[in-house]
Amino acid sequence: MSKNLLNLKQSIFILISFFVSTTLVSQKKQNVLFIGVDDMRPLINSYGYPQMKTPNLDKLASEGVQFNQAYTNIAVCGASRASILTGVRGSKSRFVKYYTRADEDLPKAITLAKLFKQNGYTTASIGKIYHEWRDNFDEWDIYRNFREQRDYQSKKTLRMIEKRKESNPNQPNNYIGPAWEYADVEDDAYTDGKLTDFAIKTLGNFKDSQDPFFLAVGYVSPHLPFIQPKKYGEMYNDSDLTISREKTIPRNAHNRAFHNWEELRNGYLDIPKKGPVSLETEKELIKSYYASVSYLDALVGKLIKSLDDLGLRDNTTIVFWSDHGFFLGEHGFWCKHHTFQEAIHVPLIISAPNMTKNEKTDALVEYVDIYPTLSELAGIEPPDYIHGESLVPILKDPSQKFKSEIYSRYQMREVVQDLDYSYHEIMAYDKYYKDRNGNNTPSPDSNERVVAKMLFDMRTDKLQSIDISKEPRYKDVVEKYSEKLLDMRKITNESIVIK
Ligand SMILES: [Ca+2]
Repeated sequence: MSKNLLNLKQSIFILISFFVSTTLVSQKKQNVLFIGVDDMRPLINSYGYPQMKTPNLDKLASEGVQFNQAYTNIAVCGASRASILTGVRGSKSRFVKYYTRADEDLPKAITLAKLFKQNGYTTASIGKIYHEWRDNFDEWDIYRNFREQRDYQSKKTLRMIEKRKESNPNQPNNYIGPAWEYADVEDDAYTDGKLTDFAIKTLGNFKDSQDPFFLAVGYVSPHLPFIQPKKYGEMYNDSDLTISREKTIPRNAHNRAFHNWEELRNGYLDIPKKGPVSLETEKELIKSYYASVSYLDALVGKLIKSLDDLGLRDNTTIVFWSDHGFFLGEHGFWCKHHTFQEAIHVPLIISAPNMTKNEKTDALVEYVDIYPTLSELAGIEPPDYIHGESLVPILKDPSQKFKSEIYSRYQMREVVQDLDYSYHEIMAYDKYYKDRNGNNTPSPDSNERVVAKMLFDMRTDKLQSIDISKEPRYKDVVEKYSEKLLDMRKITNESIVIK
């Protein structure tokens, strides 16, 4: 064989090999690392909070698109998670409570994990993804619970709880402890540290598998109690803390705007049963929340580093979300369960192969949009009944306009918000049924009426401190946004037919 012919044959062979290998690469389905966190408002350095020590989330944001104006559709845990995982909005009777189960409220839904499983993916749920562990349990190939929120580690705390139990063994809630602690332990001592290690091990197993994966990792930080190794508390001083100056419901607002944050009052020691917390407690709560965010940040960093080290990053989409926001003393409120900004505004970062990197967008987006986004990125057709819209156009061009407004809710509270106004209505219903926990939930066929309205100018009053809904000059604005809420109510209250 002549040398030229040999070279030609070799060249053809190299060309074919290259063609085959690139085709295989492009055919390899994209993995998903779905990172959910609990009760986290977007208190991340890259979101414009210079006091926050969040180097890993900042890095993730620089490796993808950070959504500055992302909103949860429901400001409570189980309901929000059910909505995110089904791509369907909540209504007066669907996705209502913290213990909502998607498989009860929307039994035949093709959830996000189910959709990926049906398309050849290995699905794994590690930590708290749905609120109830049984919810849609069959859709996971791999399942590990890791969801102990009251996972106290400090000896002082444990002694305190024990003493309280001994002093009165019959008192209700004798397991409750302080709202914060800083234990002298390593990162892997708490639930979130342990689940990170397990998720890293799981990623290692996925590396050699031929199947693509949908790995959902659900952290309990920064949910109450704010517990973490003590080095994270040492990252913050009093001068770093943002203390709200608004300690009451908005001026001119209906008294139904009030929120009594029972979750903190009734669930933790040394929190008053009535009235505000002391300034000292306020500072401790805010500082330990920041510390919890920094602890979470370190763990997420460790998880993503392992994805990088395993060489999986180029073919994996990472999405970072939290189920809803959290009040840190604004309006004198704590926890969530409201339609004010602190409860509904949430972080969202998406880092996807071949999409924009290191960009921030002010496009208004909702968590219901996560479902169709991940479907489109993976080239899977989503079901036709879902309410969200794919964010892929924004991942390609973060300057794109998207939705004209967002909608969120918590039980009888509903809100429609854009960059100009935030308009809220509080509803009353005439028919209820008892849910599985014996609590009242509005019946799907109940009638409803508006009992209170609030309007805030988001250009001049971002803190939502003055309700302007009753001012005559805003009559048309109130009517316009009320109409929007009414239209959305019609859509969400319509029953969803799944074939
Ligand atoms: Ca939550």
